[in-house]
Amino acid sequence: MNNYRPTPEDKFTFGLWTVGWQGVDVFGGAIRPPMDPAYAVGKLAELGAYGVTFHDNDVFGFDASDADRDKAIASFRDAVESTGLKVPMVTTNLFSHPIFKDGGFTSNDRRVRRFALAKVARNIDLAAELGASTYVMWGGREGAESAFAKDIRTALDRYREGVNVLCEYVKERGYDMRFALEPKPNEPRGDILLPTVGHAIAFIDSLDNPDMVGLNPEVGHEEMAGLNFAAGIAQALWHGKLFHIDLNGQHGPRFDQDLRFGAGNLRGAFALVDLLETSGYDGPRHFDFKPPRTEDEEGVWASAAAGIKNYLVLKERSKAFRADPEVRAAMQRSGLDELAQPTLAEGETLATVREEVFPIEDMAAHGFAFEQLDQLAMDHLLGLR
Ligand code: DIG
Ligand code: MN
Ligand code: MN
Repeated sequence: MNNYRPTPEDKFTFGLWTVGWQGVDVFGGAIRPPMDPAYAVGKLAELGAYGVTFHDNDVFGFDASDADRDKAIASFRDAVESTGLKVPMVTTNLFSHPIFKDGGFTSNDRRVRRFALAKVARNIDLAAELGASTYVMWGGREGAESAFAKDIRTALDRYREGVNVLCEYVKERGYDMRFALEPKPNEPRGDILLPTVGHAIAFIDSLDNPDMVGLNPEVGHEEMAGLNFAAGIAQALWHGKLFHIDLNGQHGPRFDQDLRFGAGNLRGAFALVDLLETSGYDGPRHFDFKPPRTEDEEGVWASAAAGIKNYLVLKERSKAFRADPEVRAAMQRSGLDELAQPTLAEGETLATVREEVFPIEDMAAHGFAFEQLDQLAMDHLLGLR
C-alpha cells in the first residue's frame, strides 16, 4: 500500500504564509498563534517537502531594524541549511501594510511606487543570496474599487515600468533569476490588474525583457474568474511561460478559498496533475493554501500533508490512465492524434482545399466518442481501473 510519502524529486514546496496562516478572515481575528519561520521549516522538512518560499515580511517585520532583520534571516537560513530544504522562490509583501492600500507599483501615490521598487529590490538581493531562481509578483493591491479612480492604461504603464526596472536590476546584478507574475481577478481589490493568465501573457509581451518574465498561475484565482485552470496552464505552457505554479483548491466563483490542493474541483485537479506530469514541467509543485480557521496546529499539518497526498494520488491515477490500452484506443477513436496532424499536408495550399469535395453528411454524422474517453478518465480518478 502506497503511503504517499513524498521524495525531494517530487519538488513539493510551501509558502511560510500557508502553514503559518493564523486563520484571520474579514469577520474575525487570529485564532492560531504566529508560527516561527524556523519551526515551520523543520515541520515542512518532516512532511517531506523539497523547499520553502516566503514574502520578506513572513520572515521579518515591515518595521524590523536592520539588526532584527539580519537575526531573523539568520535563524531562517540556519533552519533551511540544517534541514536541506531549498528556497526556489521568493516574493514581496506589497499588500499588508496600509501604505499599499492603493497598490505598490501602481499606487496613485508616487512615493509608494518608489518605496515598493526599493522594497522589492532589497528582497531580490536576499532571494539571490538564498539561491532562489524565481521571484513571484502577485499584484494583489494593484487595482481599484471604482472606474474613475484608476486609468487602467496609465496603471499598466506604471506596472510595466516597475517590472522593467527590476528586470534591469536583476540583469545588472547578474542574478540567475526570472520573474513570475501571479494573476488574480479580484480580492482584496474590487478589480485587480492582470486578472487572468491571458491578461498576464499579453502584458509580458509589452515588457523590455519579456524572456525574463513568466507566470505563477494559481488554481483558485483562475477558477474565481470562472475559468478552467488546466486549460490556462496548457496555454501558459504553449507560450513557454509556466515558470512556477500555486496549487490549492477552490469551489468556483466566490471569495478566494485557498483550500488544500484537491479539496475543491477534483476533476480539474486530475486534469491539471495529468498535464503537469506529462508536459515536462520540472518546476516546484508549490502549495499556496490556507488551513481553515477551524483548525488547530494539528489540523494545519494534516491539511498540508493531505495536499501532498492528493497530488501524489492523482499523479498515480494519471500514470495508470495514460498506460491503459483502452484509454489509448479511446484517444485514437476520438481523433487526438488526428488533431496533431497539420491541416494542410506538405506542399498543399489553400487552393487545394478549395478544390476538395467534402463528405458533408458523413462529417455531420461523425461521433467523437468523447463521453467514453471522459468516463475512462473518471473511472481512473475513482480508482475503478
Ligand atoms: C496569494 O495567492 C499570493 C501571495 O500569497 C503571494 O504573493 C503569492 C505567492 O505564491 N501568492
Ligand atoms: Mn489565492
Ligand atoms: Mn498565490
